[in-house]
Amino acid sequence: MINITKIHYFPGRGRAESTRWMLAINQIEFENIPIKTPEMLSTLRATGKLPFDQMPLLEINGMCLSQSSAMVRYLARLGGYYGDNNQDELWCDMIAGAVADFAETAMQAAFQASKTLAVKSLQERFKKFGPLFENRLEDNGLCLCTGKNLTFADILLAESLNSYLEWIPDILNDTPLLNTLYNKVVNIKGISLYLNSPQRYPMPDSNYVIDVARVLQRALPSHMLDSNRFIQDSNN
Ligand SMILES: N[C@@H](CCC(=O)N[C@@H](CS)C(=O)NCC(=O)O)C(=O)O
Repeated sequence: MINITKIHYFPGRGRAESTRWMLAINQIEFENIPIKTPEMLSTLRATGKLPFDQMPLLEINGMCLSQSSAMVRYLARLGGYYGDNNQDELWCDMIAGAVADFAETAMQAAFQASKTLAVKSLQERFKKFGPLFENRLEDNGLCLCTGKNLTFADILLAESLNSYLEWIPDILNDTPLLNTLYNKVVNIKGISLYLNSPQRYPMPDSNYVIDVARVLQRALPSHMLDSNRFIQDSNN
């Protein structure tokens, strides 16, 4: 029996997106299982498939994987995207950590009170990290994060830049190496097929913010109308 690879997550990119890019580079077909309601999340929880009771969940090769950073690394090992030696692995891990910090600002952008505030936060974050990533590419050479071959660090970096570019299209104007790396990655066959496929969710907007709050039964950001609409009233 062939196990279909599945990602269970809100109907959007969020913390599942880096795993989707890693599946794409490995050309592993997958199905998005969108969790759209609290009931769907309860049903998923009741299956016992969530090792730490959190999404995303990646079902692959008969396993249920939790923690997006572990999923990314599993897929990196599977496809040979973890560098060629210890030093590459170390750089991959360091860059993946820095990219996680950098990408968090992009993940929070749709939750901001206005586009102006979102763009401002992204510009500030890029001002800190952009030149450092650019220096790293220059130091390593070949427009790669580490070593002589593409690694998951390059994929994660390109994925985070993709989000920054959606908000600020000219953000890579002064970082030519980052721009080259980005274009190289998005034009790799598996990635480009994924980005142009129906599996790819659109840029997160207020609908995504509402989906997340509804599923988790959490408050919406305070600037949104009726921000407590998904909070259960304990008196009822
Ligand atoms: N470090 C984890 C974070 C997982 C996480 O925070 N998941 C959230 C949704 S994005 C969740 O399931 N929250 C519900 C809960 O923790 O009960 C990862 O990257 O996979």
